[in-house]
Amino acid sequence: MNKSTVRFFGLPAVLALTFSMALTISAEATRSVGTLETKAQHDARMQWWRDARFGLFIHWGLYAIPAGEWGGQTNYGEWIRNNAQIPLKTYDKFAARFNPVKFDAAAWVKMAKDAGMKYIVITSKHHDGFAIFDSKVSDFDVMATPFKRDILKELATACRKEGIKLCFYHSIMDWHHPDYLPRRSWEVKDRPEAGANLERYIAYMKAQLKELLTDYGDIGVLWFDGEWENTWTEARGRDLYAYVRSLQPKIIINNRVGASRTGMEGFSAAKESAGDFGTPEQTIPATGLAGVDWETCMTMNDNWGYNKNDRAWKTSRDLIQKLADIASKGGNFLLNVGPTSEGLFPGPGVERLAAIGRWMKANGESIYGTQASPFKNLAWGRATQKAVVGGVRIYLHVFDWPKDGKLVVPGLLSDPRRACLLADAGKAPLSWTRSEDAVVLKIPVAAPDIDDSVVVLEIAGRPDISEPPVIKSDLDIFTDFIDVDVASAQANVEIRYTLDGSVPMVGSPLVKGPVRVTGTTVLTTRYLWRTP
Ligand code: FHN
Repeated sequence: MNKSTVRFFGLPAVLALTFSMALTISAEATRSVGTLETKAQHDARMQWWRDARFGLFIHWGLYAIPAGEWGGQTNYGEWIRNNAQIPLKTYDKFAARFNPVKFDAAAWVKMAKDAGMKYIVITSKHHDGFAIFDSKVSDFDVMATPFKRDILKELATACRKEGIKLCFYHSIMDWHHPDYLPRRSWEVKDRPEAGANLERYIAYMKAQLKELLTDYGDIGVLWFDGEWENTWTEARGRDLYAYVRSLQPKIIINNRVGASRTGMEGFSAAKESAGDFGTPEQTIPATGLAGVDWETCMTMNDNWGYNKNDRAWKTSRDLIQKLADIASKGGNFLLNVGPTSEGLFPGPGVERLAAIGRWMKANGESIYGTQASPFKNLAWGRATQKAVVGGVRIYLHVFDWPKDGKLVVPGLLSDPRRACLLADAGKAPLSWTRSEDAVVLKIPVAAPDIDDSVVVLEIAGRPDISEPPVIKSDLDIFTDFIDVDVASAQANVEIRYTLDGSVPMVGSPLVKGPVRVTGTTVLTTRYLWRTP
């Protein structure tokens, strides 16, 4: 006789039906604008970037000379010319002082590589219009300084030698070129808009991009920025996207090439918008978006460009956990340094890169080439996963190491084939037991890593993760009654519910269809799973 047993487990999902506005959340996915590219071709072009997961952002230019200080104020960054309202002629004088004699491209690339980073995005030109490369179409470039060395050429050589992808940040907005519009409002008198011709500026910008995409080898990413002013449009962005791809067809371009980005969350509103990935800035999305590529860019302190007084450095623990958090949502992490006017990374930045590198040396496998977590959330940390032969490897990133020697993994219905500590060279197996819908791993009392200890689970096939029943309610404001739909993607389950906030048990009412609620209440649902 088929013996069926009812296992008491499941996850309560709670919806407080109170008088509050219904929530509607939507975020359109962004994809690259049509360049007649098939999905397979797009995926092939994105693959190295998706596998990389971690890159270095570098903001470097004339603004490193004032280093955040002007007129007695010390809180400026790379926006100093605009925010301190420095007249063009005064700002241009910094060019005569730009001489970063301690710049060493090989040292920079080694620090990035040792930190576990796979690509470098450096400002070829920021909003101030100054080019840190030898541009034949501008005299506002590094060759007009005492330094007279093509910084990007030296960086390209060092990156090629170390197998690091070189990428360029290029600002569409330009506070220096006479044809860029609009002008800064505070300087319209000194620099009237009369005679300016935006089309001429765009031709100039394309000419510099042609130099960058012709003279420096294969470039991984063109990271546009400064696209938010009213003269830039999605149509211009599509044209620029196609132009850049015509010069280097395999290049990847961010969504700031167009004009569809919705603020600092970084995703594009339009379904088919220009750009290959979203660019959340100084923020990590609450969840990733299935099928959408995105990269969080973030400073290590409070400034992108060097500010000698900025001591608000994030801890290496925080940065390591941010890297794991971002990867657990399927995103990339672009972490910034702002070098000094001498050409050095600030000391605290060097220390943090080294600390992250030590962690990545032991745990990089749990970041590179991984996909988003199979779990909705884990109280003690995050998870990433990677397809392996015959199944999936789940990497549990434990930020808060349990003191009782037990790591509870809720909702994992698949039995792990194997478990071990990633940092354990011998990969000694960890034992585990099952408790309701959770796998309970027996772990050492001491955490292998104080910031993020990684436990690896080998799962055959696709992991079977239990998700709480979904309570669907478009509105939660009602008068007489409301009928609430309850569903579960889990097979072999029956859903039971209560209306008094208690956890449903075997004898609780069964969900047989919409649940009728006739007053302010708490609907709690739970499923009970039956072994076939
Ligand atoms: O204005 C820039 C800023 O200077 C910096 O380059 C950041 C980095 O992504 N982007 C813009 C602000 O959103």
